[in-house]
Amino acid sequence: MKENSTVYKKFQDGEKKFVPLVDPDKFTSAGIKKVANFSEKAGVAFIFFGGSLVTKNKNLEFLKILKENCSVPIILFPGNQYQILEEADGILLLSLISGRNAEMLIGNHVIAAPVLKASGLDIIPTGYILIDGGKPTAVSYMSNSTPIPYDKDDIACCTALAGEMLGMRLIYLDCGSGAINPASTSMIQKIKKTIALPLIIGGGIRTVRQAEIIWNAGADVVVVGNAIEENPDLILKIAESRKKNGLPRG
Ligand code: 1GP
Repeated sequence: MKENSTVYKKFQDGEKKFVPLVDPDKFTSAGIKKVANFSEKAGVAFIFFGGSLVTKNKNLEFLKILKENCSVPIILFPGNQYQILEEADGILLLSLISGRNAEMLIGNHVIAAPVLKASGLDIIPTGYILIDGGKPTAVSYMSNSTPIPYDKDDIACCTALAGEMLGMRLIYLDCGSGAINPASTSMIQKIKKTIALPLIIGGGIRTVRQAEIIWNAGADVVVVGNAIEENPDLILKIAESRKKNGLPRG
């Protein structure tokens, strides 16, 4: 991580955040432009960019469209090391700490390390915890890892705590893109009480109400991907609700 990382400072500023996630495989260039315009208007903290599997080779083109159409920092959320683009502002260096797949814990990082070092990206070490959100997702399949069962709050808490002790700077609790259920409020509350790191929640959040419930349970950052692909207006609606409700500081 950069010394005085502006990206990390923003994660730590105590404000509840909403972050749209752009999976470049699922957008057209017109859709990407819409996300950029709405994100700028909504004043979102970041845009996350990446996916479990990218087949269309549009990553750089779409990243440039985002950069040209908004001033929001773009943070890579990569499914693998082929998604590293130095044109972004930062990267969540994800270690899949809920899994027992050595490649996702350290192997891919070894391969990526020299590329990351040369990139100048702001690198944020992130403990990534996959939770069962009611159906198998691309991330569970592609990472060859078993999600933590939906109701096993204790396993999720100990995993987050171990991630914190290992030096991760963020914890990202994810049910995977398109999950039927987002992580439970009880799991979010307990993890929030267990660790001091900023807590990101994603996977299966589709409505303003769900985002509010998750913020109130203790999430610092709510991430929405699928639902904004279908309805980019939701970016404005979720951002408005965040401001209107004067959510408590995280
Ligand atoms: C997936 O957390 C993200 O990794 C977002 O999930 O696409 O279901 O919003 P959704």
